[in-house]
Amino acid sequence: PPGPHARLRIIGAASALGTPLPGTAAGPEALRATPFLQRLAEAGIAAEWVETLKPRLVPPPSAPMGERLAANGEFMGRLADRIAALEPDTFPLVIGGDHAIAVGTWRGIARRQGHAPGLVWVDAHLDSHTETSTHSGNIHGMPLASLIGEGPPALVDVPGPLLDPARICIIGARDWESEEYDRLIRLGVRIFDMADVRRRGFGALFAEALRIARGKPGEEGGFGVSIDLDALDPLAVPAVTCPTADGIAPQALADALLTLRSCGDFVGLEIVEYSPQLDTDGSSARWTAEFATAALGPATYWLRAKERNFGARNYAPL
Ligand code: 4U7
Ligand code: MN
Ligand code: MN
Ligand code: MN
Repeated sequence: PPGPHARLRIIGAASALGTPLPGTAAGPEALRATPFLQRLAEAGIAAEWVETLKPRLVPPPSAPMGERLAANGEFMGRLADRIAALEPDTFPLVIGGDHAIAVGTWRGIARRQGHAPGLVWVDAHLDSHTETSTHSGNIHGMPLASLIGEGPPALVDVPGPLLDPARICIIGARDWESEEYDRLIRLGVRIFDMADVRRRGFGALFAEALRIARGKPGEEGGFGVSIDLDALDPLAVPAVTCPTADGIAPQALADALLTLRSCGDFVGLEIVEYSPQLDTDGSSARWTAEFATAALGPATYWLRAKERNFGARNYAPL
């Protein structure tokens, strides 16, 4: 498996096909225009922004579900193809876009490896409706069910292995409908809601989520992390499509993500739902860069930071 210290390849997925709001389509290029790549470079991460994919079909949000599903299916197919075609010793970072892009990201990564990864899904929502259970009609509320094989053909028939529900863990949930909750419990997906985060602390839950995503000893495919920025508290990270009160403290997520630096079986990272028009002070973009840096920096970064600050002979061995 590539692991986070393989060469980093960033793919933008400039889609708002899953939501009624247009904001997330501008997300990847807006982030690219901030000091995002500089921040990664400062942390010792050499990244290449490979490409920003754009949907070919863009039906209006008022279009019938079938048309919007077809447009999403077309885009997810191309996103998955692009990811599956990445050179072997590279690590994909996919920047959304609304969360429907997860269908393309994770099926593409599964196809690239010939085996599905486990998945840690950091989100205020469960994203596990189907076209028949949805209340809102919004397709970004369906990607996780589709990745397990429950959903409309447009979202399920993307080439690549389906994910194993026993290796999926959601953290930060606080807003859902019973149909999607019941579906996930029936399938065996683990859900840590915000009450669990408050009781046990984000770091402890994240460590347990990694164990769930890795599966039983010897299971293949590694694991990935999908971050919906609406998991974070909207007072700190407001620039998202569905701000949801009482979320995760961004520093707690950044601290937990640091543990990924030493995981050789970490196979992909996705950050979605950034809506630049709402980022009036740039704080949501800054946190997004912090999350990527925390997760993907070299494991030796802190050692080298100490060298810079105190001189090479003055630090205790780690
Ligand atoms: B996101 C919702 F009704 N469940 O289906 C729905 F509350 O990717 C929200 O997590 C979906 O931002 C949120 O529309 C999708 C709603
Ligand atoms: Mn989501
Ligand atoms: Mn969400
Ligand atoms: Mn609803």
